[in-house]
Amino acid sequence: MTNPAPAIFPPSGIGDATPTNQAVLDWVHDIAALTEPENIFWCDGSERENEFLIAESLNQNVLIKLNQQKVPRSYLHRSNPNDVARVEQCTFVCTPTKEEAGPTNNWSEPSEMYAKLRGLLKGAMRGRTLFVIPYMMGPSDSPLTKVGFEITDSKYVVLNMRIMTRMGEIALKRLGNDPNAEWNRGVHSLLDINPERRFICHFPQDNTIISVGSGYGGNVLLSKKCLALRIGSYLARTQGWMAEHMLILGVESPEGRKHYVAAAFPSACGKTNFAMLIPPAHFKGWKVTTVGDDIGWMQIRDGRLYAVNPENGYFGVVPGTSYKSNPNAMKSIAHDTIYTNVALTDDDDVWWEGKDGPAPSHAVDWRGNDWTPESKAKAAHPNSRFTTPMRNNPALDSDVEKGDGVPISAIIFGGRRSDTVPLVYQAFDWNHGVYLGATMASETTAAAAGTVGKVRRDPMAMLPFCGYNIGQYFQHWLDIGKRLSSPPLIFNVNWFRKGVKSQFLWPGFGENMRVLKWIIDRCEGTGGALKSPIGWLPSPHDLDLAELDIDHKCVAEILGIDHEEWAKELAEHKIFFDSLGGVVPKQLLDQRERVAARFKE
Ligand code: GTP
Ligand code: SPV
Ligand code: MN
Repeated sequence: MTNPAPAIFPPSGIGDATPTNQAVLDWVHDIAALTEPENIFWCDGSERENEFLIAESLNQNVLIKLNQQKVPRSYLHRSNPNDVARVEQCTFVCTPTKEEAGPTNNWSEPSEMYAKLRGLLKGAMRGRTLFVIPYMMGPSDSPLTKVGFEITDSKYVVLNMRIMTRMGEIALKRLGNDPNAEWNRGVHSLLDINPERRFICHFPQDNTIISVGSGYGGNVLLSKKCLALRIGSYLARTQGWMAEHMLILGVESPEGRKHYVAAAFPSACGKTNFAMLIPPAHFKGWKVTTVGDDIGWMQIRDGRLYAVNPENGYFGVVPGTSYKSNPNAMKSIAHDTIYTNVALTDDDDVWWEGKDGPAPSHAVDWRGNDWTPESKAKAAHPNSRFTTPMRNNPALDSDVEKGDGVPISAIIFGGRRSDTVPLVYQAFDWNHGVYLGATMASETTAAAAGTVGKVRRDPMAMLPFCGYNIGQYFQHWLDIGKRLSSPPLIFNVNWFRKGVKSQFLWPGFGENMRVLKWIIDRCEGTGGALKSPIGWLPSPHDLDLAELDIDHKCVAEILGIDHEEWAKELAEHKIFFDSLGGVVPKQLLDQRERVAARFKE
């Protein structure tokens, strides 16, 4: 690759955030020599650059301009219909040995996978521009903050990374000139968007990610699932911190007492909604604020866990988002937002199933086909997404930029379970809480390609995101507990339990404040609870249900446990642990025995 310096592209003065770190320059030239792009564009994240790339994207139909009165500075992107979600079967953790990747990851020997990927990348960017995106994950003054570089041939990726990360000069500054500084290498190429040539590969020992053949979300915004979770969890274990698939929220009482909680729910199971919760009228004076909606990085200080949100924006599920379910999200996505795979109305507005108001009489669906309310197909893809800066969120927490992070009072696990799992319960102690996380399960959703609605074990909501052996990951949780003198209390929630008519038993969304309040009461030592074999359960009068229109029978049903269902559940825990082939720490196997014994008491 020579260094063509075209006069027009990029225009002078933009796209020139060239790093001074020689190691980065050498790597970029190596990838450019392999992929043979027409140009190299060093993204600086500036407003001018963004305008230029949007104009280019509109010209090339990568973006569709929306009605600027209705959704100012917002655009629609339609992905290839074969490329609408994460692809777990094409996701690899390439550690030197299979054992290091563990029983839950697809594994490939690193040198073989590198060879295969280099083959696919050879000449892949001919006639295209190679963008280099310098980015930073975490507040600028945090000890947890990481620097990454993503090379991509997709403008959509650049535009999204500008929203999702702290991009440009700020990352170059943080990295500095030290040739030995830690930074993540990410290479992404669309290739020809062919599912046969789609691989999302992680090389934890090299702090490297290579993703090819997709243009969609979690597969290509390498900062997110790839760096912040898969590589992040690997680094976290070796460096003594935690990288988790967790939202972080603040909750402040009318008296001004504030707690922070972190919650791990699997993909499309309610993190963004919970992180932006607006308390119902009955909870006058209570305030919930968002630190993060998807990823939490946590470190130990003074015997407590402190969390930062490494991201700078939200890549959230669109369908179901409305002023009724999530007003803060609606306000966040009212401007400066990229929509992916939603429907386009005749007046160039966006529409999706579950949006407020009536359906439009005609729209263009996410595939670009005509749509009417009579159509069988969905107007918006079930995994359609918004990308919006966290600054748009009216409920953004004031400490979101605090480098030390926010102190975590409670950790909540939760999944989508039609049966068995009660609305909320509390673990007896840290190790029991780790067991709750390790055995949690959820019905699969549209966030990943494959069957929807099937119950699968998803430990700590990290099944698709743990970048090393899950047994060692469990052990890491247990080890962290030993280092905490004031550990967060651990809870499990289930907003999704259903009744005989398949209806949700719990209203969810803002009403989840009632559960959050009990959790805070427990943290403050004031909330009542009953001891049960699975943990501390609130009785109906321990929860504040005032002004909630809910049947008393319903309340008893969602708060209760059925011993027959739990016998099955415990058998499933055993099957799951056994399926991991001996990597589960003994403490967790013992925890299972103890739950079983408590049922016999
Ligand atoms: P990812 O971005 O994939 O990690 O998802 P997430 O965990 O942030 O999930 P999100 O908050 O976007 O919610 C996913 C879906 O669950 C949406 O369709 C929501 O409307 C729905 N949902 C969220 N909270 C609740 C709730 O409390 N009750 C019910 N019934 N549905 C909910
Ligand atoms: C998830 O699937 O958990 C997401 C969406 O947050 S994606 O970024 O596509 O992974
Ligand atoms: Mn997620």
